Amino acid sequence: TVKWILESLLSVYDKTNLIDLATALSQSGVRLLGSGGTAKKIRDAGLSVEDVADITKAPEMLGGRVKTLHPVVHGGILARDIPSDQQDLAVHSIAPISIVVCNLYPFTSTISRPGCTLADAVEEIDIGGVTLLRAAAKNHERVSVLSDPADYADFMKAWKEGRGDVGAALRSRLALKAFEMTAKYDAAISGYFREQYADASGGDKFSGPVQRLALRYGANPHQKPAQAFVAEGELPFKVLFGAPGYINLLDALNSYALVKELQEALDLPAAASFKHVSPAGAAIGLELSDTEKKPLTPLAAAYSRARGADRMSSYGDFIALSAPCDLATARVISREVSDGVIAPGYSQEALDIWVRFATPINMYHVNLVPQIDANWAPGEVETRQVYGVSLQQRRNDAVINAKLFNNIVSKNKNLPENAINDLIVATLALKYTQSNSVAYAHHGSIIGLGAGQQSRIHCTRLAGSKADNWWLRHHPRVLALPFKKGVKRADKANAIDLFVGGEVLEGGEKAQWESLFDEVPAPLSSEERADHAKQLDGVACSSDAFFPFPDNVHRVRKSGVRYLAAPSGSVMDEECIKAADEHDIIFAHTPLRLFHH
Ligand code: 93A
Repeated sequence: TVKWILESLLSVYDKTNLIDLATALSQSGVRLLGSGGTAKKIRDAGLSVEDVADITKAPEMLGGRVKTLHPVVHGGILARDIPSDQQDLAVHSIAPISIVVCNLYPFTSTISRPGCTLADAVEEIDIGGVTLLRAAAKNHERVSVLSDPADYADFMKAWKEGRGDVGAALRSRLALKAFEMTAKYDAAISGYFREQYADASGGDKFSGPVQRLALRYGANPHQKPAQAFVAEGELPFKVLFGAPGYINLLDALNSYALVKELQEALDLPAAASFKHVSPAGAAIGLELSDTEKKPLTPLAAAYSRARGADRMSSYGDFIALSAPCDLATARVISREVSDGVIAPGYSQEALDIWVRFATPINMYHVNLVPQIDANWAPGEVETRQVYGVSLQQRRNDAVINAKLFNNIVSKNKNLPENAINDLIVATLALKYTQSNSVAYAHHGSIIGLGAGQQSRIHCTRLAGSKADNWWLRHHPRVLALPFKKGVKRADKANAIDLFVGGEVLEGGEKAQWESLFDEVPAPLSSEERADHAKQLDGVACSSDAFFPFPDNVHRVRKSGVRYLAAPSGSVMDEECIKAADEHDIIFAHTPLRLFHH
């Protein structure tokens, strides 16, 4: 049988603390075995050390590319304390190794050196060292692996205290550290080669699918470099025009997920208008009403509605379409100012419209068109880093459908199908809205959405005031405002917002506003406002978490809400239900909280 003499293998690039460790090991009777440079350094310090090449009977070769890759080394590390492994060692005269000390070629610092060539990078890819670390970590039941010079002193202390046995707990911790180290090392290598071989810098017209896309910058211009990538396969979208930014992609991916689910839930084309990673509007392609004018394709109607939910916020939006973009939709889009469109495809006529508009002369039109693979299935687990800490969760794959609103807790239980559809639209929008959030929907479209507020009632009020604003924009006097010919759409939207907002204007701002009209319109009186507000009814409203107080329920009714959905769980649930009953609101408790960050 094999005698388990204590043998250590040392092969380190970073030779910090090496001599202290080698001295301590040697004094404890551990035999030292070293790769070329490591053995030399130990020997120069006056310690006795064997060369790996001497025991493998194979010299280092290929300029150092093969140093420790040999069955004598790896057999010695990987052998278990079982008879068959011991027999194999004996047959091949291999001595078991109990301690592996190794750190790797500095790949990361090499590639960050200015002027580093591909050949330089390739030479820094450590093979033998990674194999040593992995083999030793794999066999940590018996072998200790030291991958960090900072751990040598503690290791020797444990070694002495345990008289040569550092214990399973320390060996496990050291093994985990080695596994993390090789994983990080490999990530650096694949990251480097992704940049070399899988890059699309953006800006190329009609570039094919790529694995990685360099972005102009991150959330802000000083956050460079920035990139989007997948570790496997290709990105699920290709960029047809322009160079997307980091926030563009946050908007594109969230908004497409929303419209895709809307279409799946309601079997109609859907569109969304995103700003700062929350929807300003979202809608399904129901026919437009008379006041909304013009017969359109269902997709164009959906975007028209989504854009009309909150015109002010949608200026410069990112658009998502659930179905391939047709000419009618492209026309609607090209009238507006938008940052980009994501869709599962584009008709040639639609693309032609953008080719015409996406020129430097007309920069204010859509300049970014990623085409997404409609069959893309995102992974189940999502990970991100905040302040250096990785956070991981299961993706929010909860399905939003009619069943979610089965538990009606109000006295009135009459929830018609169109109201269920509106609740689905509102709830799905919340699934992709920065929390806290509350959404109001009507006739298949968001009409008011309060996003990113720290208080529930502030969301409810914000969304409610947006819904009120939306409704006032449908006042006959607003629809007939006597704008001068040639006033731009965006200027009209601003002027209308000021008109319905009822703000008192003065000086230059007043003069500028008045200059847009053939005849200056009288402000809406409080009676006109109140009369009009009374006519809004049948609105659906959903909340991404429970209502903590009944004030929310009272507030939603003021904006015409008749159908309400929120998760249960508040100590005030009963009070909220009472408030709903007071207003004859149909209130469904859902089992689903939908925070999104
Ligand atoms: O080129 S390698 O991947 N081939 C090997 O077989 C090998 N074995 C150990 N590099 C290899 N190493 C690495 O050499 C170690 O990870 C360590 O970083 C370095 C130590 O070399 P030396 O002892 O010659 O200074």
